Parts: sequence; C-alpha cells; structure tokens
Amino acid sequence: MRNKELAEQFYLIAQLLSLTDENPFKIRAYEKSAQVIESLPEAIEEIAKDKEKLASIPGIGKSIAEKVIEYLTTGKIQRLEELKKKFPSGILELLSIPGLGPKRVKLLYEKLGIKDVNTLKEFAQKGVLNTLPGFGEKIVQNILEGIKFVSISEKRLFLFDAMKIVDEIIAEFKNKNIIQIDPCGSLRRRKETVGDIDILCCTLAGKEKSVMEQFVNLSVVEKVLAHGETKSSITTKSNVQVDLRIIPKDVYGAALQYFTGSKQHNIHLRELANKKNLTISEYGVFKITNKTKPICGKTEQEIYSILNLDYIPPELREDRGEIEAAANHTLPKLIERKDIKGDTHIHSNYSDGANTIKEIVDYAEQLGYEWVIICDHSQSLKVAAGLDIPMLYKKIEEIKKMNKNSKVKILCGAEVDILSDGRLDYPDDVLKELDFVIAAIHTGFKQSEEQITQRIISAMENKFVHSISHPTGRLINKRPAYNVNVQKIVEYAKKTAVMLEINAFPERLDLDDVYSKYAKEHGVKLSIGTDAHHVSQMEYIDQGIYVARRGWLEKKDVVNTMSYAELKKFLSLRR
Ligand code: DGT
Ligand code: CA
Ligand code: CA
Repeated sequence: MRNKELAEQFYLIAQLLSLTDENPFKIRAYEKSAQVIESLPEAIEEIAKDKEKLASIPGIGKSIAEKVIEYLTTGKIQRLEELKKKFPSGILELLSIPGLGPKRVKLLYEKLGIKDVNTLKEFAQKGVLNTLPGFGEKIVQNILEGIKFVSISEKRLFLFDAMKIVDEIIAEFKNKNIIQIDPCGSLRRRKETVGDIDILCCTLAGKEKSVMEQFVNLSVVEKVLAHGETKSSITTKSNVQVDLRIIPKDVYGAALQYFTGSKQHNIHLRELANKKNLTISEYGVFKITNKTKPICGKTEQEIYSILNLDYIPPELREDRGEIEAAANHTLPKLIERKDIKGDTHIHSNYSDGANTIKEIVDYAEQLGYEWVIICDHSQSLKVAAGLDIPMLYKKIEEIKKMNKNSKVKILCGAEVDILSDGRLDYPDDVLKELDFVIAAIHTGFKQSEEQITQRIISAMENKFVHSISHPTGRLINKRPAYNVNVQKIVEYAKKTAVMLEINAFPERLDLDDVYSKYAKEHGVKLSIGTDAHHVSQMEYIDQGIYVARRGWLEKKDVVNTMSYAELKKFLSLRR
C-alpha cells in the first residue's frame, strides 16, 4: 500500500503552497485529497490502474488523479519539485511549530534568512526576532514554547498508524511455523502514541532461526539494527523501530504480561508479588525460595490470578488504580466495539466532507449501526464550507425524506462554532430544528484560559447544545491544547447535562483517556464522534473506543451505545 506515501506528497504540496499567495481553497483541496488518500481502504496503486475511477473518488478529481499517476510512474510530482526548489527543506520544520503560521514563517525566511529551527531558536533568544513587524515579546515567547513542544513530541507515532504497520507486518509474516504472535508494549495498551513497536511470538520447535531470518527480510524493513536468535530489531521504511522476540511456549503469558507493561504497572505488580513471597519476571512467576522453576506463566490470566487479582485488560495497565480495583473486584466492564450503535460526528458533502448522506448511511449499515448523526460545519467556518441557514434547512428536509425508508436512522446535526465572544454560530430558532448540536471552538485559540473556558461554558448553557466537540483543541504532535480549564468544563457539563466528546480522529483523541476518566468520575456522559470527512474514516470509531477503554468507560457512560429510541428520548431531555 502506497497510500501514506502519496498522502505525504500532497500534504507537502499544501504546506509549501501556504507559503505562497495561492488561493486558500486550492491549498485546502490538496490537504483534503491527502486525507482522502490516507484513509482509502484499498491500495492507491491498484485504484490508479483505472484513472477515471481514481478521479471519481470524492475529494480527488482529475488534476489530483494525474499527479497520483505521475508520482506512481516517475517517483516525483513536478509541482512539488518546483515548490521544493523555491523553499529550503528546513522551512517545513518551522511550519510545524505551534504559533508559527505560514505568514510568519515566510517573513522570517525572507527578512532574516531563517530556514531551520535551531537558527530560529538562537535568533529568538538573542532578541533578534523582536525587530520584525508583528513579533512582539509575547509572540516570541510563544515561539520558544512551541519549539519545546515540537522537540518533545518528535517521533512518537499515532496509534492508528502504528496499528496499520503491525497489521501489515503480521499479514506478511504469519506462517505455519508461528504458533502465536502478538503486538505488546504501548500498542497493546492502545496508548495514543507509540514509541516503538514490540512484537512477541512463539514458534514450532526448531523453527526459531528461520522465523527470525524471515522477519529481518520482510518488505517493510529498511535497516536491521540487531539480528539474534531470540531477539531482532529493525527499522521500517517509515523509520519506526520494531522489535521481535521469540518466547518459549510455557512462559509465553509471562513474557506477554511483562512486555505489555506499562513499566509502572509492572513495578506495582512486582511489589505486590513480593509481599506474597513471589517474584515475577518475563520468565514466569517464581517462589522467592525457589527461583529455578516457575510456578506459572503460560498465560497472562494465571499471573493475575495467582496474585488474587481479576484479569486486567491491557488498556488499563497504567498504574492508575487498576491493581487495587482488580484486588477488590471492582474493575469496570469496559465498553466494546459491539456495544456501539452509531457515530455522533460525521461530515457530509454539504460542508467539507467527501461523501453524500446516502453513502454515509450505506457505510453505517456495513458497520452494523442503527443510527448516524451528520454534523456539518456552521456558517462562519468558510474554509470548511460551513452551511448557511437556507442550506441547513435544505439538509434538514433531505434527511427527513431519506429517513422515511432508511434502515439506518439519520439525525440531522451540526458542529456549531462557538464564536470568539461566546455566541453560537446559528440563532436558537435554527438550533432548535436540529436533532443534535455539537459546539466547538475553531477560532480565537490565543485567548486567555478564562475567556476560552467561559466561551465553552456559555455554549453549554444554551439548551439546544448536546455535546462539546474536541474540548481541548489539541492536535497530537502538532498543537498543544488551547488554554482551557477542563475541571471547570467538566463541572459545568455535569451541571447542564451536556456531553463531552471523545473525538476519535487519530490526531485529536480529544478528550483524551485521562480527562475521559475524570469526566466519567464526575458524572458526565461522553459521545464518541469520528469527525469523519470520508466514509472510510468512520472506521476511526475504534480509536475512540480505545480512548474510552483507557478512560475506564463502560457501556452506560457512552451515548453511542443507545438504541435509536433511547437516543431520541435522551436528547429530548436536554430541551
Ligand atoms: P513506548 O514504546 O515508548 O510507546 O512504550 P512501551 O510501553 O511500549 O515501552 P517499551 O517499548 O520501552 O517497553 C515495552 C514494555 O517492556 C514496557 O511496556 C514494559 C516493559 N519494560 C520495559 N522496560 C522496563 C523496565 O525497566 N521495567 C519493567 N518492569 N518493565 C519494563
Ligand atoms: Ca514500545
Ligand atoms: Ca521496545
């Protein structure tokens, strides 16, 4: 699959174009095509064999299709090569700094010749930046903080991307010599980002060597870092480290437990074992008095049970109280994929989504849903083709008609902007016509904590609002959260019975696991929305479920588990 690689080319074009005077809609179109390509379920090189088919994919079109084919046949896109000639490569790094938009980057480059992060940092510290128009003390301070943020968030992979890599590796690698194979580490715990990928496997006796041989020769391998009998490490072409360990069958559970982590969970577990005169390692559980032969370790269950603990699902293993809960038999019964009956946040082609409502409904049926909520952007958000009021009424009418003979029920929603002054982007008499309203901040990120928090609170005080979308605004590896007091938001969410969203888009995951747990503990309900802009992105629901599970959420905590009738009733309570 070369989807990711191609998507990157188009993201790059969009980024570089943002430094020119190109029309913002055109830039957005490149970004959009990158998103679409990235989330296509089939391999782009296969689809591209039929140019018309490729061009007919919503969000792609003729001109992008030509560039896709150009890249697949020549390895280059002329348009991108021209842009690269115009701007040095370090500039892209500058663009990734939160608080530094294209306009400022361009100014830094043209006026001071700054083309990489180190020079920028040096100039900022020396007080040179202040000489530029529009670079006040506060801005320079923000830039320095942004640089720090970029350097700590470097290199950790989105869970979604890491899982795709693992799936590809396992699909290619699985063979009759391998009895069992499991990704472990942070990936198995479904942590939002993954540092490196750890895989364990168990082979038929005598096949260890050939299995290792095959691993270091997989097609994803770029470099072999180590090639041993029981452990090898490689880096992939996308520069991710993958470790494979071969484990004997009779201690497989102990190794799986150990290498799943987290480190803090393991340390706590070992302390508990010591109190019972036991020790635990990746080779099994031993009596302190006899460390030669393990008393168990074949399965993970055995290890928890010998410590008198209920089995702890990997997502909870962060030492956030799960060991105590397992001892008291009070672990939550975590929400599962099969509990999900709908998605609360999908964009259609009424605004900046790629698909028609009908296509969304058909996809929802495949996912086994009872209902979907179509939320397009509101009128002020022009770059995302927000709907003006007449268009919104047209959408409401279309959905009414479609619902008459649709198996999957459609709710007409909107993702309504919370304007800079806290007003909502549609008046109440329009909001009341909608089945579901999520309110979100898309502008004024630089405001003070008090202002932003107050904006969200005023949105919650509007009785037509059901949920707050991506409540902190963070973009993983890209942009920290805006200044928002989440404790206060949770307090008001409880008071006003407004839900908070777990936005399942891989770079958002917002609320995150920790805040989701906090919200649940304070009696707030959560809605999981994929924020899909293309039907294939409706699959991001899994990412939202992982956050929910890591946040200790059960079926009853999440609105997506309601049947259509329950949901309608629940939503009407708010009004
Ligand atoms: P990552 O890769 O940064 O996303 O995080 P993990 O959790 O995958 O960590 P990694 O790859 O360094 O190690 C994999 C697992 O091995 C980890 O979750 C728990 C176990 N482990 C690693 N180092 C230690 C250690 O020093 N003590 C204990 N008890 N376990 C460790
Ligand atoms: Ca790892
Ligand atoms: Ca590792």
